[in-house]
Amino acid sequence: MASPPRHGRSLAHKARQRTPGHHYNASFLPAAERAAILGWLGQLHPLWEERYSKHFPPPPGQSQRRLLRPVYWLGNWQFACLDYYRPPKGVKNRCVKAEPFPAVLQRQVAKVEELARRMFRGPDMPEGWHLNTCLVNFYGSRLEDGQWVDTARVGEHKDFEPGPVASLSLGERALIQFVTSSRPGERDEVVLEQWLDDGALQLFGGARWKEQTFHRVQRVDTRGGHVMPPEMPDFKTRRINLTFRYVPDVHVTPFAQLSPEAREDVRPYMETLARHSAFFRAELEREART
Ligand SMILES: O=C(O)CCC(=O)C(=O)O
Repeated sequence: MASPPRHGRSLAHKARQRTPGHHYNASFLPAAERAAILGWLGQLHPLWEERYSKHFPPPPGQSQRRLLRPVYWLGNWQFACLDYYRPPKGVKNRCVKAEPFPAVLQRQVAKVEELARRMFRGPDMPEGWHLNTCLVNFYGSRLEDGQWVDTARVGEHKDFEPGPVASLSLGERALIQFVTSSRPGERDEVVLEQWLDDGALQLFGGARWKEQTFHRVQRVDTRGGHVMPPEMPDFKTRRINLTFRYVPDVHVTPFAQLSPEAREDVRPYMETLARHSAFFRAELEREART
């Protein structure tokens, strides 16, 4: 007997085709893997970074500021004061070798890489692409002069690492928007928006989502009542997002091999991280020996 037509599948397929290069799966993360990631997050010590430093001071008209949220990086740490990874020119002294992914994240990365290799080809999938970088963003409220201030948002930006970018969301859902312009005075046109649920995967790549549009986190819900790890004295986390990216391995630099200026600027961060991490202690010791 012939099977009935599979309407569900073809509708899902059509939905995917409406936004080629952008994939969303609300139930990507199995419960046991989610629990393992939360366990790993519980023992993490995120870092508060300042945007600028002695050798990379604020441009005229701008002043020093702390980032809106604490962060953690795996694979390589792109310190804000080193101005992140910005090819083609900003590739040296930007990505400082950091801890490897824990096994539970490596398992998710293997699944995402397989999917990405099916979705992207040619110029959208650079030679050597693999997800070797992870930024862990904590969204919530920070303590400022005795008051809790909600800082759960991210302004328009692009992720400059080449090739597809994958993001895993945990906790409260967040509204991400892809917009065509963020020039002051110009109205942004929202070309895609998506609520990112607890346990969801978002994968995007190609010129449309990486080059022609900016993305931003417009708001993070409060309705779920999520309280996310780790406990921090000055930050209450209700959502965590992990973005996985690719930095060519030649641009990932051990601390000991950074320029003297970059080393001076990030040394205090390395020392803070080393308090809880054998990896960062070893990196500092290696530098002391050279
Ligand atoms: O939190 C998110 O969902 C997006 C984070 C983001 O845009 C980024 O890390 O570049």
